[in-house]
Amino acid sequence: MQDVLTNTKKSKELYKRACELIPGGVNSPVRSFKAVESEPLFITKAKGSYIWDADQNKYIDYVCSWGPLIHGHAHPEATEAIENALAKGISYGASHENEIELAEIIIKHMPSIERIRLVNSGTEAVMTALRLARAFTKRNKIIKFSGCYHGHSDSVLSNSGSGIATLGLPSCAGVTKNTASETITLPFNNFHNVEMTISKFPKEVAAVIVEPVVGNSGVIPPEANFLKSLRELTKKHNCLLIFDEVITGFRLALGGAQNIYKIIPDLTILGKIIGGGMPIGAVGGKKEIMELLAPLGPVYQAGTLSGNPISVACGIATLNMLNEETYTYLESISSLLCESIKEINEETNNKVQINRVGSMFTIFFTGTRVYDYASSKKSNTKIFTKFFQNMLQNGIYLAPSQFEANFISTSHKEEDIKKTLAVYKQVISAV
Ligand code: KE4
Repeated sequence: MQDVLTNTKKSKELYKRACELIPGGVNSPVRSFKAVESEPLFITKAKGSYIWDADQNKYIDYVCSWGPLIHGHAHPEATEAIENALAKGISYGASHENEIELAEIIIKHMPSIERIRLVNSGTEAVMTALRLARAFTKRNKIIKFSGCYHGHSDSVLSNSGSGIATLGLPSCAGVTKNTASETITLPFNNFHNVEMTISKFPKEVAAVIVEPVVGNSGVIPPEANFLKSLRELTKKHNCLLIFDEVITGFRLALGGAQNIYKIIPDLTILGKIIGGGMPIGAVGGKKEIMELLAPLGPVYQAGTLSGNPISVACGIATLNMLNEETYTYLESISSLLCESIKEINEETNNKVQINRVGSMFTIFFTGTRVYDYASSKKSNTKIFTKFFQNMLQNGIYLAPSQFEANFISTSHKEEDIKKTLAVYKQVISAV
């Protein structure tokens, strides 16, 4: 196969220029390929399960814009919805009917949400949810889990996953000690620890925020009853349970992880898929909590482009294409890939774990089970780097970090899986 990493002359030129103007040459750190000792590719086109870089190299894409593109790149129904919306204007800064339609679709599939507010990113939605939790409970402390990532607002940057884990940042500069002191970070899947901690701070914890299936340490499923126990514990202590479903919302089911694990959180964070690749976020939940938001209540939150007509139109088209068959297909194509990888691992007797929930998966280079951030960090990131580079050189574009999820879309076909497995077999024995 063409060695794409050497034939990336145009990307290298563009990267050099970008670095003169943009910190690290990127507008989001995980795209920098820094963790995999490579320079980022500059993408020029994307369609279905494929992306092309500035040197016309073609890849099978398992990043899918970090999750939003459940139907693959530039699905005609999504692009048509955008074009139709565009013909009616770009932004009104005023209410429009499609905001109601998107809210109706989300609430239909996520009955825990009685009221929903659209924003422009997952970060904004998390920031708003924490503000609401503190206002509703009149408490300050937040419990989060190491390796989970909830966007880059100050309260949730300690011991985070995704880019913080990828770049090995101990914590984030610029977050005040005061702010950091209000956030308690505990190991995921360790309920006893949460129970002990909450009882140590009676009436001080406003909320527990969790990725119900972690994507940002690499994929880590909840152990049996972990989420149910968190629900019971938070109820007992009158603090809120916040499900960050930015990744899992409409990824794992029509609705989210809350439908699969049958948990009713007090607040839910959404993003990614509900915008179909356009900028969006949402916070939703119980009416009595959500109606604290201005203009009804004292919790202020706003956004110039919140509910933007183009994002909303793309989100409606994306969600309207989802049905039970979507998830049946995603389960079959994802299990074909991941079960076949497991078979190859057994044949080649290598130290690789693969965690998968639905159409999100991570290949960890470690001999031990990955059930929390500490165990995911035991992965050999040097081998992962060689693996990533070799897969890329052979046209397979995986998330450029051991601590991220890879995604499969309905546009990934069996031939893509077969090619990926052939490359995997060749590469895994080499690394
Ligand atoms: P945004 O602000 O990036 O829209 O959403 C933040 C966020 C919140 N919650 C979860 C569970 C998330 O995964 C994210 C963002 N995910 C990362 C990748 N895992 C986005 C990619 C990036 O940072 O460039």
